[in-house]
Amino acid sequence: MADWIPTACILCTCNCGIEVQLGGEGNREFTRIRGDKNHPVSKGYACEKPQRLNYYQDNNARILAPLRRKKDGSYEEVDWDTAFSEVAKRLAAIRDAHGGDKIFYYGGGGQGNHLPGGYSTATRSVLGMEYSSNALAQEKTGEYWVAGKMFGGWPHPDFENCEVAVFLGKNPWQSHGIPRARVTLREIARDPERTMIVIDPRRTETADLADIHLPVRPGRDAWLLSAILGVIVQEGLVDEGWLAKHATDYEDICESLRDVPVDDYAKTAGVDVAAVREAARRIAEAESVALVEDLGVQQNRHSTLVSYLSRLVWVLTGNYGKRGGMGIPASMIGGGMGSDQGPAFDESQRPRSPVTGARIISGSIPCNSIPDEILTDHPDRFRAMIVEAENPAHSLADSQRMKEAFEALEFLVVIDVAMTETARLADYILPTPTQFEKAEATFFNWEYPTNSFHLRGPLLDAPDGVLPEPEIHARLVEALGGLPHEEVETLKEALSKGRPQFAAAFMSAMQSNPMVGAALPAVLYRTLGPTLPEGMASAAALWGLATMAFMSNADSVRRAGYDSPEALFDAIVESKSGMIFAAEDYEECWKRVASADGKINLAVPELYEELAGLESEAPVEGTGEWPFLLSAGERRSFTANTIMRNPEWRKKDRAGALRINPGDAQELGLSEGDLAKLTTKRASVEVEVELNDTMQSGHVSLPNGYGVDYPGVDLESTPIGIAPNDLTAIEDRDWLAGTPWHKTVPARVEAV
Ligand SMILES: Nc1nc2c(c(=O)[nH]1)N[C@H]1C(S)=C(S)[C@@H](COP(=O)(O)OP(=O)(O)OC[C@H]3O[C@@H](n4cnc5c(=O)[nH]c(N)nc54)[C@H](O)[C@@H]3O)O[C@H]1N2
Ligand SMILES: Nc1nc2c(c(=O)[nH]1)N[C@H]1C(S)=C(S)[C@@H](COP(=O)(O)OP(=O)(O)OC[C@H]3O[C@@H](n4cnc5c(=O)[nH]c(N)nc54)[C@H](O)[C@@H]3O)O[C@H]1N2
Ligand code: SF4
Ligand SMILES: [Mo]
Repeated sequence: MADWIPTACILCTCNCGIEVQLGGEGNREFTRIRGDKNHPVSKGYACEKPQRLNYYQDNNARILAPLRRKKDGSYEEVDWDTAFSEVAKRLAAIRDAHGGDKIFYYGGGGQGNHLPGGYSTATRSVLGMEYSSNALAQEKTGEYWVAGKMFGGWPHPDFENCEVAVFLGKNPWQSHGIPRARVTLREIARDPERTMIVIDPRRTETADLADIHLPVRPGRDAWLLSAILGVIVQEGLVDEGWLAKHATDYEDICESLRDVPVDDYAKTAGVDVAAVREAARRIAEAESVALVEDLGVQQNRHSTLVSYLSRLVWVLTGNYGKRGGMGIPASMIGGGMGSDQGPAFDESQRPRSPVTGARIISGSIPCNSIPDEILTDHPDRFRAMIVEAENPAHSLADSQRMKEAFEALEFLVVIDVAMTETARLADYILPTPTQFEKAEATFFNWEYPTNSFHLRGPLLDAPDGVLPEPEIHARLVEALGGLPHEEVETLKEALSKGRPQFAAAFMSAMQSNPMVGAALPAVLYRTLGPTLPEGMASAAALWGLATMAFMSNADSVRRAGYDSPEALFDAIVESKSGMIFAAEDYEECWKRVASADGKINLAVPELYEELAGLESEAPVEGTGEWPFLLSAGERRSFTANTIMRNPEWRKKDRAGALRINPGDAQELGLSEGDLAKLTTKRASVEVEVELNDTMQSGHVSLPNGYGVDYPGVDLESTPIGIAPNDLTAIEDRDWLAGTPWHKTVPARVEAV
């Protein structure tokens, strides 16, 4: 029998450990797939999606040689040397004429691949590229901004041990995003001592398991959460003793919530006020509460305000830094993903985007601002872009405008495995091995009090014409003259004597030549890379991360069994199924609260006006010309962003039906499977309908990730399903974080 080879599923943020058997043609097919019991987080769990993972590998849209766009718009193959020298020349010309800050980076990886983003920093610093963004700036940046103000870090839920679990605009039964989601959900649902609260307009699979489902009307969570907070304050349910010890400015916040008209707000939210009170009381009396918010509120009205209110719910009731509550984990990527400026930061000093002055949060420009940073004659506009491992022409709001912006660029390079909607607009496409043909890892590691990391080795040989991202970036850096060759030789020499000697030489090289720091991951890749086990050269950059992770969490890493940065790095490289790198007590996450006094800051004055304004604001509503609110992009059983381009992957819902309440359908004269015309202010499309009684009247939803061009360029392609962002608009976004309002797009549905 074939061996079981450990790797990870790449179809959602969980990256569950899986084991696969190879067979079929050239021994390149995954013939059997199962959860990996040795994975420290998923522990053998896997959902149905990876069973058909072959569709990612075996993909007619794959690109197998570097491509250069011809004048007529078609592509020709070029060899890698030509590609590197021409791409470097074009980028350098734009830098020299206009400055490196006019070259914009979008990327960093999708759901399974974050090593590329790690190496891109070399190319970016060598070119002096100042600005970047990625998909997180169309979902999580509002949350990061608030978490930065309150904690200076990103708290995560401990659903495994919580007494009360709250899911806010999140359907983990389908979208996962929490470890072993369905097992954990069932355990909470079965236990009479524990309570699950789900806030979602739709009676989702998760809501079906809930003890309390608050079916908020779409886009009205700000009123609902204010009402919950109003109950907590007005009924004296605030944990004052805990707050006195652990938080600042809570008195003022409580004072401002004392007047919230709970009954009115519950009514506006469309939720029975008795259920609101029950939920608030249950949260307040619980020993521990864990809460997660996701796209239902983050891609919606008032999203940054809601991120603030949802944090107040669990802070006012004393749920940070304890078992079953919330905590900031020890991180492998330090100040990376999820971190924004801490409580003491002066907001007037915040970096802003060069043309529109949008807030840059966690280092990213809001995705909805990108076209306006390009489509202008402003001298500071972006003139070139590198897009890597993401597909913004499909995934960002307002695809038409996004594509127009990409076309207006003087130069676009795309680094991807497939001919995507974005790749089709590129001047050069640099193809990479798939995530199973090279070493890979993700940085979505947010467990606490123990945290883990999973580096995977290659399972299959890569085809001849592709190069892994670390090699692409190292070669670009070399072509740009950014690799410090002398230091590279000195470092290799030091490394031949041992890793401690290498570490010492590295520190002194960084000090003596700034080029070493600028090209850091490329330098590691060229020095340490070749000494790593076969196929694992790409792990070299993790040496730097392991060193920093050790320095900032030495006690926790030691408790996990590694008493030096080198021991930690070796364990990462050797572990096949992932490893625990930090072990802590729950209380230790207090040391990551980054305020001067170590307390949680509750004052976020930037949001007070919006909060107070709820009282007189008319909530979003399906009415008049637009009687429906469309959720453009829902997670379903067979969606995985645009990772799977072949629609054959889907066992059901092949065309991605529009879900509609049966009563609404009847009024429109629509039956199951009928074609309907769906119109928003941006576009009109025809789509099959699915009568679905989990939908509220007036609310319709389309799945995410459909409508991709398949197979690809020069082949006849037939997009199946609707690309949701054909229907969305750039200006519909949060005023503060710029995150889009995808979940409440005013729409009209008509029978065809
Ligand atoms: N199967 C699958 N899983 C995935 C992905 C995938 O593509 N497919 N993508 C991954 C990614 S990138 C992400 S970010 C996560 C996202 O995971 P989720 O956020 O859970 O995904 P969604 O289904 O987009 O939205 C969640 C819920 O928001 C609800 N909602 C809509 N409008 C409102 C509203 O006004 N208020 C509230 N409270 N809720 C509302 C919807 O009914 C839906 O149930 O999933 C990850 N997991
Ligand atoms: N309307 C609407 N729009 C949405 C959403 C929604 O709910 N509604 N959801 C949004 C969310 S939350 C997210 S996270 C984004 C996701 O959208 P994107 O961030 O654009 O991510 P993916 O669709 O996952 O695209 C991943 C890309 O990586 C490529 N790829 C796969 N493996 C590799 C590799 O090893 N190397 C390289 N270089 N490339 C690789 C794939 O071919 C694909 O082009 O979509 C967003 N867009
Ligand atoms: S939960 Fe996510 S990572 Fe785990 S098996 Fe399912 S799709 Fe893959
Ligand atoms: Mo996402």
